[in-house]
Amino acid sequence: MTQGPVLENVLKRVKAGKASHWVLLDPDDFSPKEGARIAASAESAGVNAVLVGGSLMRSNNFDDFVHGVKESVSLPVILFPGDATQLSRHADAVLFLSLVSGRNPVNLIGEQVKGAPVIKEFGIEPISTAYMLVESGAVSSVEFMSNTRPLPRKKPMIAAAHALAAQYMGMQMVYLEAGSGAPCSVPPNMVKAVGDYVDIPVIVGGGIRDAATAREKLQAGANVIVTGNLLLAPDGVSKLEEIARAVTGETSR
Ligand code: 1GP
Repeated sequence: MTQGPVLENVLKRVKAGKASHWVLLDPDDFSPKEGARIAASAESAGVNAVLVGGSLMRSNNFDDFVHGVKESVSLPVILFPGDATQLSRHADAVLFLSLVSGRNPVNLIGEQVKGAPVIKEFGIEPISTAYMLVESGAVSSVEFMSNTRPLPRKKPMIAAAHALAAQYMGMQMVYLEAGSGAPCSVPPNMVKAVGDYVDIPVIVGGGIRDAATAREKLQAGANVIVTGNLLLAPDGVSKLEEIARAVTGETSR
């Protein structure tokens, strides 16, 4: 698998022992104008990349949204698509996700076959990513929409085995996902088991709402922290600043 500039930068930070914080914007939650404004505040807060995507996508302005975000930041804009319709030529890269925790062929290979030619035409960088959904105390949108079961949260070695299999299949990153707004984030012992088992970067997201929780994931071995939902709170941007400060001042494995 080739390595483009966005992944190269992630790997460089990992090699230097630097943790990263990515912010996720869902076009269903904000207008393109708001999205662009929030992305700019996130950049000032110190985040390292902006993800755009969502599970449902009711809005029909995905492309405008990505364009607006791209114009307002100098950070990499990375697509985090819920399906093959969530692609835009304005992004720098796309997490080419395969929902390896599930056994639904649509999310393992089906949407990927639809999306691959579009990604090639758009010339955006695909980053092959093992997407692993973890039980979080509530049914997540990903679980419901994909019709798959999450990994049991008390079985870290099952998660580690999935991550290692994905690495052996050539995937370039692992994303441990508790689901947006999850009551419980991914347990640190699972992050540790996965981080100890694989050599590829480990991204952790879902239900991370404060600096202490973000730090706990990094200390367990996460390389990248993703936050999304907290931006919907009235004090969202200041919370984001607090987490960005904690994450970028923290080392990673
Ligand atoms: C969801 O991991 C991301 O896909 C972020 O989760 O919205 O809970 O921060 P939150």
